Amino acid sequence: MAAAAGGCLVGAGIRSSTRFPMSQNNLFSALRAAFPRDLDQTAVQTETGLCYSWRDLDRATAMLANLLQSLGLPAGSRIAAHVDKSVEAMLLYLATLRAGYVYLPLNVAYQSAELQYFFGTAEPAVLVCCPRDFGWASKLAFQAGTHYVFTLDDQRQGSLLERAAQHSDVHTVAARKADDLAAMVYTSGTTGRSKGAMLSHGNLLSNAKVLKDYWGWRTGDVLIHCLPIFHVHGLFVALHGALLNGSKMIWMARFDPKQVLAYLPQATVFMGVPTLYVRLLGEAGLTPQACAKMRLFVAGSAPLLLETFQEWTSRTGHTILERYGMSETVMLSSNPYAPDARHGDQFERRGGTVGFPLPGVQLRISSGEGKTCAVGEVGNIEVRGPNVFSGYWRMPEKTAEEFTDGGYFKTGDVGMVDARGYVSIVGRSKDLIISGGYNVYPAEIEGYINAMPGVAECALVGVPHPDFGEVGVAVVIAKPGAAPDANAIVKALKANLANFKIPKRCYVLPELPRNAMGKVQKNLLRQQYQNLFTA
Ligand code: MCA
Ligand code: AMP
Repeated sequence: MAAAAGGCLVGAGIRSSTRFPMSQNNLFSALRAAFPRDLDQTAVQTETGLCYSWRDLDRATAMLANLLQSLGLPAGSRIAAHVDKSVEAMLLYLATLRAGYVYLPLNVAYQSAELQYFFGTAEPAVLVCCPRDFGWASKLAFQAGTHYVFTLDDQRQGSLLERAAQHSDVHTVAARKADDLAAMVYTSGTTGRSKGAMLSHGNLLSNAKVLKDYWGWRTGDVLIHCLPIFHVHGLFVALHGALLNGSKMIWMARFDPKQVLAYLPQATVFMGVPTLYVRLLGEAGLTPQACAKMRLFVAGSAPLLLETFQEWTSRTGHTILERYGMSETVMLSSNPYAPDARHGDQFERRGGTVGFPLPGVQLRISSGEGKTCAVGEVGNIEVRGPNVFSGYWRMPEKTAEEFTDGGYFKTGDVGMVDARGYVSIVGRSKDLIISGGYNVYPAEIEGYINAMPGVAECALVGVPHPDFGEVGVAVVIAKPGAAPDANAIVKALKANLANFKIPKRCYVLPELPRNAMGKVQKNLLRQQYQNLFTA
């Protein structure tokens, strides 16, 4: 088991809870109920060799939940986490559920201007941040009305664990209703301002249960978890999948293709964004032998190129299962698991598609005028189901805009359904760049550049990139008489924005292409730069 160090909660020799009172509807209860009977089995093994048993997970989440509850926070309080990926960060998420509060994950790459906005709008009662960021992050949080700021690093140090170690490891899971909030996930907006998608215990649990069956999770499965835990893919899809199946996780703080290859022989399930598959394909060690024990490779969060899909099959003998989801809806559709080829081609995993709507999800292609498109016709993807969020945090008008009268959520994705029911995404009606699985909304970056001295206007477009799939290129127009410097613009952006949002190229040009109405023609810019990284 993990060695006791500093404020470490596990291995501290405290009596374990033997009794586990259930609380219906709290997602944590369902996850806890799936723990194996033998709590001393390994639940999480880190790449550095630490092992956490299921008992460790139970005790540590109890202690953290008791700490949170000892703070006397009002119901619905948000617990914000801006920390490096670690097992303890994952335990904080589970403890927040257990205590009945609302988890607010924040990408650790976010800079002060971004955090100031999140704190100002979400008003978290508690912030957990990295010790290195405590000075500035706690200042911002306190300004926004946060009462408690704890620290946590990726070496199990910090005030959070020190304080939690003083609490009991026996805890009764907080009773929650299915529609009570469990998490709030910020997703950027087309206007440049992020929106907090409110996800309930019911949204998350219903989706996790569906995926457990749909993807054939079984006894003995072992998941390689190498995705960040600030977003839906790593935090919900991967984590809930393993926990709800009582499956061991091989836990990696960051993605390293060589490390993944080294652990593949011990694993059965892998989940990644397309960039991870592209990088793994760059490794000579990726062979059918290395994948011999693997059962399932899942991809999502961004379009998986057909060539990546095909190359993966020829290199490994495994067919990637591509699925589609959003922060607002968790998972929406998936290619079939099809463990058995005898089902015929209706159950094959088809590259370039995102499969069928998941059980319980109603997905339709709308023409935009209230009409449903015919088979094979391209239109707007709209969805309804128990997984769909209740709305954006304190944005009732924005929420109303994004739902149809019939309660369908407008995804902003453009796609079609073929005669056999496979869904394909062919584009987006929202101005969004997905880079290495992270979303970049041009309006946000354009807002920053437009406010810089000497800049008249700018446009950010996404262009193909062999590693990240898509990256941003900025085109800047100078004010008369001014000469803004492209390098200085990028440097200034780096000071304010998360690294993945920084344009990979920036050009200062005399003018932007416009149509007769004077609207910037981003499609022409995309065309102009389409071979910048791929030629
Ligand atoms: C890092 N950089 C990036 C990205 N990541 N630039 C663009 N896009 C990115 N995604 C920057 C770095 O800051 C650095 O810049 C330079 O690119 C090279 O970094 P590198 O060392 O190669 O990056 P890395 O640290 O290896 O990270 C790449 C990564 C990471 C492993 C692909 O981006 C990642 O973990 N992506 C997964 C994101 C994810 O989990 N998405 C799921 C969202 P410089 O040299 O200037 O410092 S959930 C979702 O979308 C929905 C709901 C769903 O369907 O799942
Ligand atoms: P997010 O805002 O991070 O929740 O990202 C959601 C968006 O990611 C969706 O609206 C899609 O545009 C995109 N997305 C997720 N999965 C896929 C996929 N398999 N193929 C193409 N796009 C995807």
